Amino acid sequence: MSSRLQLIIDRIGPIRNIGVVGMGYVGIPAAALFADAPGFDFVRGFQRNSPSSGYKIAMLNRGESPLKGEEPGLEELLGTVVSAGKFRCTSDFSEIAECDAVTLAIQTPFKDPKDLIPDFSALIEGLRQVGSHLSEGTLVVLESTVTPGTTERMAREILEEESGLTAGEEFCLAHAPERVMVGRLLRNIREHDRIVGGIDEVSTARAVELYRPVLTTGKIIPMTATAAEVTKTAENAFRDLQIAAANQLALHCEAMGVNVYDVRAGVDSLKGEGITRAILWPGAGVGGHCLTKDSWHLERGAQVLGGDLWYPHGPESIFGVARMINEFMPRHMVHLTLEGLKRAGESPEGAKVALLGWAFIQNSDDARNTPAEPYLAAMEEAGAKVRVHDPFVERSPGIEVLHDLDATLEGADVVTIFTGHHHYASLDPVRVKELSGKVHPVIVDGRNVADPDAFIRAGFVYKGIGRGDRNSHPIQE
Ligand code: SAJ
Repeated sequence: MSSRLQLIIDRIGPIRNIGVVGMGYVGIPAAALFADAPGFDFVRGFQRNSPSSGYKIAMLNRGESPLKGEEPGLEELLGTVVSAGKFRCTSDFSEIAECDAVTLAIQTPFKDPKDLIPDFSALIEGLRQVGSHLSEGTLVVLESTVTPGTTERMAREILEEESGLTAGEEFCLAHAPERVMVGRLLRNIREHDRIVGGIDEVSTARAVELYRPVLTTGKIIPMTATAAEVTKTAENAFRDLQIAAANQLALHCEAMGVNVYDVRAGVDSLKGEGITRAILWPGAGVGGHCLTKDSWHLERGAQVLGGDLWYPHGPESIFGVARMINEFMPRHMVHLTLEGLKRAGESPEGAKVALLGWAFIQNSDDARNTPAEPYLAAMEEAGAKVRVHDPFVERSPGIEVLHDLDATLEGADVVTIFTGHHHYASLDPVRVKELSGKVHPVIVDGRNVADPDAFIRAGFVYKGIGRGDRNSHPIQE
């Protein structure tokens, strides 16, 4: 423990001014909650004034949320902290110098999972910005999910190089990974336990001081920075693995003519005596910014920190295989669609496909790494004409997103459900058939939202993930 750093912290006193770099799904709710905490004086949100996201600065300074999906309480809280003068968004990074603590919530995608090369370009730029205006005694926290070892190594090196200060001696450095899900951002930050890992004890203690005031039921779990990085990447790798197990089971159930949801309920019924069989939900695929890459951060961490590994790792590790299974599911959706068209006596060539749901998760506008994308590409390659509908996603690069459901279903040979938005749970088979105008339209349900029997009664050819009990049903004339 550096007594020198402790002396500096004692001289500065409690954290009063906070900076949050990256106004996205993680940074915006975090900044609003810091600003709402009585013990903190002022919070600055730092956002690059880029063509794609500069518009957020003015919106946030009007107390408006640039996030389109349903985010309970966020707009109100932003309005409160802006009108109270406790939060302001800026693109002037020189104001970092005024901050006692700075958090970075910046995307860390993977450039190439095969070679396990992450794309840290945005994070590195953020670290350089922070480093070049860093004041002595400031706490810097990485909230982004990173390859284990990144905080102690790359982040420390860049911040020291830019600031001329020494981490652990003249400034604090920690990793406190975000654990939010779209649709419940504020609740997740307040109620989830917070993993806090400093590069030393002083840094950990300073980070605990930062996060404790925003927690309601959540508690702080302190550890080292590297252990915190492994915890975060592991919890997502485990979730991805659980989903892959559910998807593998669904594929087997289709092959065996069984309903995976009956099996799931059965397996899940074995409870008590410490037995938990939390089977997650099979589906059309795994998207988003987290599960699609965090297993690779974990795998890379093991290789970077562990050197030459003699045990199964990378694509051969259980996490690598799970990634492969989950990435296979959109291809399975294509298979079900082609099988459905064949049953209806149709070819994919020229077939009209109504793809329902572009967001990667239900009731959200977040379309990052949506599993619907490889499906769209494969169906177009097969000669089909695909129209995409999503009630939340306003627009998405390279495709037209429709918001009129009836217009999307008009003349459709196939209706494919990719996202479980609540809008699709009330699809009326008779109405959908009317709109399609086909004798035997095909419905492919990737999220188990449609009632197979109702669609079959209406004359549809039904295909559903894990529905081996229905996928070869007799077609109603
Ligand atoms: N999915 C399934 N079956 C399931 C659950 C999810 O197919 O049973 C699919 C979803 O449709 C979606 C994808 O997986 O396409 C990811 O869904 P998610 O519910 O995991 O949502 P994320 O990725 O936003 O949230 C995860 C969460 N991680 C864990 O629960 C361990 C969240 O707590 C993290 O904060 C988030 O990753 C993150 O930011 O890391």
